[in-house]
Amino acid sequence: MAKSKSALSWTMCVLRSFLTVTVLVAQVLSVNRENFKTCSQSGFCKRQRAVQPGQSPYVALLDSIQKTSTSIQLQLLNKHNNVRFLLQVFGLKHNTVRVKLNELEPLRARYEIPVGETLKSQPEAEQITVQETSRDRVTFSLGTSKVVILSDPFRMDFFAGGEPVVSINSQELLKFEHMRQKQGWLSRMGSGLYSWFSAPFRAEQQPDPPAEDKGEEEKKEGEEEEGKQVPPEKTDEEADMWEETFKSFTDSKPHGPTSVGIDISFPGFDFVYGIPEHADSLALKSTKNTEPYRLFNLDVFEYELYNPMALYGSVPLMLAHNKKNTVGIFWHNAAETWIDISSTVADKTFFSKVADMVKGSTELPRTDTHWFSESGVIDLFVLLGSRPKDVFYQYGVLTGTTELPPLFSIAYHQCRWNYNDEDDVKSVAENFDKHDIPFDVIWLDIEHTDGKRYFTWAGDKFPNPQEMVDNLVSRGRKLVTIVDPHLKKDDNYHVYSDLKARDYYVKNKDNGEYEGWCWPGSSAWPDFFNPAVQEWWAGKFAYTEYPGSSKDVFVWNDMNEPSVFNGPEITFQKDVKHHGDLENRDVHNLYGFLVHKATWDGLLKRSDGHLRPFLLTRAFFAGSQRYGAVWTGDNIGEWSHLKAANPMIMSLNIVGITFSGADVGGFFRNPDTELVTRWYQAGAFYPFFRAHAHLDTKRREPYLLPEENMKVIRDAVRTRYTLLSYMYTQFYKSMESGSPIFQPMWVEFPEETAVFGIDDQFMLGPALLVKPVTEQGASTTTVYFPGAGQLWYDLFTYDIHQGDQEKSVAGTLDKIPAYQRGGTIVPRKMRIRRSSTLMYDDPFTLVVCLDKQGEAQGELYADDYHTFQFKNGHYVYRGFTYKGNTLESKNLDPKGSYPTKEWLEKVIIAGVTKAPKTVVLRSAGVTKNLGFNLDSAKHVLTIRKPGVNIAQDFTISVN
Ligand code: NBV
Repeated sequence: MAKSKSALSWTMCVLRSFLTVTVLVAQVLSVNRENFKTCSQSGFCKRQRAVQPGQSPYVALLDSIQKTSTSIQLQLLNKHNNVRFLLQVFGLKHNTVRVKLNELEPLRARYEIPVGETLKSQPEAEQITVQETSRDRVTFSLGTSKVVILSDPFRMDFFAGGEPVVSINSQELLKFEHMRQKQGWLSRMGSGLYSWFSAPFRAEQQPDPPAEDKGEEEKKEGEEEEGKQVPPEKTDEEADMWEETFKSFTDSKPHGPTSVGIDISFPGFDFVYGIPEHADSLALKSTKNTEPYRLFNLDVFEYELYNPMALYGSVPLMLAHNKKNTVGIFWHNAAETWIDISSTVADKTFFSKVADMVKGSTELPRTDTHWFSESGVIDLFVLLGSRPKDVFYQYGVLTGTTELPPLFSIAYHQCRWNYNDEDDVKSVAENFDKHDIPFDVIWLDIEHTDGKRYFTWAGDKFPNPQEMVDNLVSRGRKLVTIVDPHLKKDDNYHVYSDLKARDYYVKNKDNGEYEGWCWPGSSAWPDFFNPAVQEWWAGKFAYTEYPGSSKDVFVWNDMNEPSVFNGPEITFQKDVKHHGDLENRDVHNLYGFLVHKATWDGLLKRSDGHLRPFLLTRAFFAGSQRYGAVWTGDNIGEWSHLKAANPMIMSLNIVGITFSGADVGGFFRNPDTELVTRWYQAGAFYPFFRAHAHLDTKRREPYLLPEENMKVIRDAVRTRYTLLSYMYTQFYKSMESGSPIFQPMWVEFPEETAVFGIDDQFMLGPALLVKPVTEQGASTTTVYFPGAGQLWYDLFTYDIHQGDQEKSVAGTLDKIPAYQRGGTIVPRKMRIRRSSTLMYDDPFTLVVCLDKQGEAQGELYADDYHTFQFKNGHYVYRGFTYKGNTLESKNLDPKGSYPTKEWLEKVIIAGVTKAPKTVVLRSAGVTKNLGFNLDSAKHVLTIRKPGVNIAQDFTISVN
């Protein structure tokens, strides 16, 4: 009674604060919250969130342990209902541990995401060493990490380099809803009967529970013999376990309650990050007085900022970071998931069970998290770091990294819903040229099709797509067309009739064709969970199948959450069926991933694997990075959304989705010219740089803006083009390492606590710090320059700022606060062209910004910029160092060679105080004196025309 009262007042409190916030924001924001569930409107979320700490019925049966050289497995028992579970713990390569928990004998197989989807391949096993097996614990080590499994209640503690870093079920929130028969009339007699029937069967051939539990166990069995019932789980009586309604929708829940939840604590950590997609800060916030963070792919119209509501994509990866350690938790589950977060202190009580293993202080900050998913199994990967870049690598090994994109795709993209016809496309391109603004890609939204029938063209507006594309290509440009997964139910539409004839559509709960509403009206959806459907879809991108397409036409997958206008929460019913007897409930967050994957396969296939695909997706899941770019969906043309784009893109980047960006200008509404201008200045540093606008907005292509704004935008876009080689190099490095490109400050400065909460500035790769101006009317802004003794050079003027200070800097409309870190060398191309393709052979300028020791280093990766030949060694990877007054270029990778025509046109060295007497180039046995010029006011030395091929070794001595 007391509990339900407090639960009620808690619910009231949440409801009250929720209502207050809703009322406050309702006037300015227009997301319709009514359309989306709160936790209390979701049966499993409510049940899981209600679990109280410190009352765990789960005990690890250590007698059941089975060991191999790389794994341990044992049974867990829920003492309340005698249901048994199988716990499997695997040592994996790269300081990673996998923990799986499933029912020992589920009534129906629970869904596990197959290898090849999120997991790139079967994770490689690593040796573990069992150090101790006693009555209450098992301890093992994996390299320098240690893991303890405690028996009663079940708990796991992870130590990295001797420090406690992760603790599982230390709050005792584990709740695994076992599958059960719907009881019908039996339920009236209490669910204990079920346990009575099933207990002997379940207990068959299973080891005894540990001695200390035996009494209780025996007593229960005794009670049953006397016809008494095992006390049922309280939750067994809840009404929404077998059917649930939301608004006018009923979820039939044929398999009853299946949710899984557990707590994961991070002792020693104040900061946790990740679990996109949310329109929120980079550092995750306590959810004590809010909804939990939700991961459920949804199309949220005019999404609201700074709240934990679900958005288009989900990556269940969380990172915890402090000065000494960074660790990650990857929750490998594709069902709807919610995560609660709170911060507290890890003290003696918290560590009492593992006190012998905790050295030093036992008063540590602690972040507690609580994860729960509607179905599937508990399958989590503990990435034990210990540095940020180790965790990115560990996660990259599991789910893959972003494939190197073709160069054009990291240049500037011009999009709008819609470019109306071929003349419109032509005129946009001509106007960009007239105003000398580079651009690489123009995009066609849904109106380019024949009545929203994807893979077709609106014949009246686009009668000659091939000619239109040829025209673009003549200036090195490309086209992207949109291909959504909803297919118009029209028997005369070949894609749909083929889908229907092959029985490839998603089914409703009664096994008929699932029908929903989307852009084309009544629609069906391909069932991408069927591998044959993936192949079928991929085949639709063959040049012969998709008229008007060619190697220069690329693809945009939108609405793939999927968005269903008349569905609950604007998506599929949870009980719709997928191939393999799956319910959407089990796999929802994977649908968009599979659309993206199959489209990627199609683009790959159409060129026989020769040309690199480019495609953009709105919905995503862990692993989506392997198939290209993601954007943050339908943002709003308001200053607040410009600001929110920074943490959103950073959050995507730290979970592997490095190729990401936000609609420049904002999708909805009409931003004023100042905002558009500022957005271009920020967007010029997004890994994916595309302007986009809603159908109802005023045209806002840069050349339509007042001259002053147009020029500022042009400069911003040109700056991006000068940095393309640097960015391309970062993409290459990220493909190899899994590291982010658009990086939170703490990734580059992991020991500097002052930057852990910063998300309004970022590092683009290791060398550039950018602080986009996101305030209206600003003429200054504040930048935090990290690093004691670190120098920062203004990217445009080479003015120097000292590290380890917060400073007000100029931020007038024509100014982008962007800085090159002292000690770095950035390769740039300074010749302005119409598109990046026309820059392939252009010469480089190396910009050397010296640190306090007068040293610097940098890298350059180059190849043919569009094929997969780099996989056969056709690339160059150069390293540059400046030390002892000499710039040296060396080959960093002897496996690569490519006959590039790119050469070195100029070297700029910033931080030079004394004019040299001579500057001498030595390369391939040739010695040459070079012309130079020192700007003594700015301390910038410019060296002219080394003229050496960039793939060649050389030195330049400055004496
Ligand atoms: O296809 C139309 C739009 C598209 O422009 C936008 O980028 C997507 O996020 N699409 C959503 C559907 C309509 C949104 C109101």
